[in-house]
Amino acid sequence: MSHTSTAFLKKQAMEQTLGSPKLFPKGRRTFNLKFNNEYSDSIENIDLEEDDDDPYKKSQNSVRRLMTVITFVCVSLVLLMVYTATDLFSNSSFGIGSFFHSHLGLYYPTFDPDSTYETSYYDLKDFVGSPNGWQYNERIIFCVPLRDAAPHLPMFFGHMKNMTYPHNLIDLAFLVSDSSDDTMGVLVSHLEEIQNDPDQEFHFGQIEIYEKDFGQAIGQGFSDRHGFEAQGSRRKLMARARNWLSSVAIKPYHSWVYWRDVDVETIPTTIIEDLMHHDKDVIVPNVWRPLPEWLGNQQPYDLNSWQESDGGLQLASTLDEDAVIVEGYVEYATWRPHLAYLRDPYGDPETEMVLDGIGGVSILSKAKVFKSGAHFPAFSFEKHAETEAFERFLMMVLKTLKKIGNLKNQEY
Ligand SMILES: Nc1nc2c(ncn2[C@@H]2O[C@H](COP(=O)(O)OP(=O)(O)OP(=O)(O)O)[C@@H](O)[C@H]2O)c(=O)[nH]1
Ligand SMILES: [Mg+2]
Repeated sequence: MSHTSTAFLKKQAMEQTLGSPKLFPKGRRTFNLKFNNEYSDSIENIDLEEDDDDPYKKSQNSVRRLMTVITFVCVSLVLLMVYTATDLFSNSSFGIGSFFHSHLGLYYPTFDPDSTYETSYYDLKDFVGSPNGWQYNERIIFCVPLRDAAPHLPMFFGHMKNMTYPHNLIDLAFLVSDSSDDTMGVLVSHLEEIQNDPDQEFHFGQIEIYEKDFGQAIGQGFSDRHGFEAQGSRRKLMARARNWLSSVAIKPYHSWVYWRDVDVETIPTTIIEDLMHHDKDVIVPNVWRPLPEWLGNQQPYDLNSWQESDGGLQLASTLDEDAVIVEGYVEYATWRPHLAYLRDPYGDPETEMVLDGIGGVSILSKAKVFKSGAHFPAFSFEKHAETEAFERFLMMVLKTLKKIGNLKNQEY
């Protein structure tokens, strides 16, 4: 047997034992194997490169070349995938990048940015609200319900003009309903005036005015709207109006929502920053009315901000399911502590009090509260409605969200 044919047979024997040939690093290579066949004595330490004309060696070289090409193509593909998965291409229509992101838990849109459709992309984590939002360009939407408000609007815009929160970060949304005066005309003329002010610092951001009647039959006169009988239906209807407004006004890019009644006479120009820096999901200030000295200097005004009491719970348990408890009426004695009565003119204005019901005069809330589904109950919720039921309703929403999404330690 020649040397060549012996080597060929030895390789055949190896193939039978090892299966198909495998790739090895280039250069001299040897097998150190033991076989239990007729060649077992002679096949240790075989030099596979000893014969260049060997057909087995030729086929192995072709396989090696093919594998090199395949490896090169694979490496290039992986590099391309990594490249397109970076933020640089997050808005591109590269399918591979968006595939990566969606499989890593982040959604990135795959739309074509050059398309004629207007499409926007927001990551809601960027709009959760921080205690000093004015330093981070956080946008706030003012939601202002209006009814027969023409006489109050000059005063309202006087306050608006003096607001210290950067005006360009404030968007305004008004809902005009069931008005018999020229609320709309007066509103528009004030907005035109302020937005055309030569000083650009006075200009607000986006402004939306909605007009929608809800069929409020109770008059806007003081005695009409404060009669005991009127309270339940008035509050429920106000809640519908507020919910309608918040559902159209709050945009993904808003971090904060501020509810403001039009008829507030005096208010600090720094009210937004004053409330915001407390970093609460929902916060209201103490609302009181200044009075002449001979009348005691002040009147505790907003009784809708209160803490629950045993008396309140006891009363609620005796009422029909549609009933709406309201504060400040002898018919409903709750004996609750009211924020307004706890005001100390010489006390620390930073003092906080946990409330179960709030008034709607001036509410600052993180926008995520509304984005999560909270709203003002326009029905009797635990015997309360509108702003006074808001806190409890919010608690229920959060509890439900936690149950659904296991949101412990996460942002909602
Ligand atoms: N869109 C809309 N706004 C309303 C309606 N009723 C009242 N408003 C507005 O809601 C805010 C609060 O209303 P007010 O009438 O002041 O009610 P209130 O603060 O409970 O009553 P007061 O304590 O007497 O001021 C004001 O800005 C009103 O113009 C309504 O039916 N629809
Ligand atoms: Mg009012």
